[in-house]
Amino acid sequence: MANQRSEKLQARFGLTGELAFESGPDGLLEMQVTRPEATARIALQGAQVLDWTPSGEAPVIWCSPEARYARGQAVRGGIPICWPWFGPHADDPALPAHGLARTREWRVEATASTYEGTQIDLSLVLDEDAQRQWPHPATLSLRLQIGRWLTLALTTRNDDTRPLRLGEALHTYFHVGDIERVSLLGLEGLPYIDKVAGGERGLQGAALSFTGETDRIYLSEGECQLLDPMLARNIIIEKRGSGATVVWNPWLEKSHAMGDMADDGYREMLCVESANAAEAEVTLAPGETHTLWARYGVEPLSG
Ligand code: TA6
Repeated sequence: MANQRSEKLQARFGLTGELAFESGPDGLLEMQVTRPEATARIALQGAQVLDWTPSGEAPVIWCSPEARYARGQAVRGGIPICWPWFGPHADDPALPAHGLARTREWRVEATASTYEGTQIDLSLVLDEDAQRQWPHPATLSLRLQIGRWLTLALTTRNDDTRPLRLGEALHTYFHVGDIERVSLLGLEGLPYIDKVAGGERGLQGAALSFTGETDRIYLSEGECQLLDPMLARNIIIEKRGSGATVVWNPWLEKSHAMGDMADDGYREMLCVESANAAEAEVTLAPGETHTLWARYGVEPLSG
């Protein structure tokens, strides 16, 4: 069944030698991109990029080797899409954390081979179950561009006659050589909400380094750089249409408690998320469209 579906998708949207549809674990459909500049793997469930590796580089996106692949379950790693709320639902804790988009299968709308990379357009149709949980007519689409840069553009249109309050994030897990040796630049001097300290407010001093559990929402619209001396590279994290940057590492105890992450898995990842969360949520007027855009690239660390 899954094989038949992947064959149909291949016939309609496959790109010879560049984009292949495959049936992954638990019959979940995946796309494999192979280009001279990079390779990538994307799950149709959640429109989740699971891997992106520019040629000659170690993987830039981290996916837990212990990740579980099952229908309706979030995968630990890659780029989960949090939408239309970020974190726990504000009024109903029974609703899934980080919203409805990351555990549902998305539809392929179009694919193309361009000079900059492989372009993939996906959309999420809100089924009856999703509408029961979140009764707001809206259209959601994602454009991926996979090449030397990885670009994501997540677009929401409010199809309701009422304003729409939207929380969202590209919850990107970056692969690092050693969390205790990296530094994150671009958030200096900015205010943040510290979820580890129960929501206390703080002001960032110098560039961030990591010595323990970190879970912060920075009110930031700008670019970040993730300096990694062990992998001798700098990951560039650009964004637009995003008022918050979330920085998360669960550290040892929480990694240990998570069934889909090795105890020391926290050492090789850092989430830097382009988001609209907390007071940076966005409100869309009826008919209005909003795009959350992010672009990742790698440059060698000089000196
Ligand atoms: O973005 C940080 C965060 O909201 C953390 O609070 C943390 O729990 C994480 O996301 C992972 O959430 P998940 O639901 O994927 O386990």
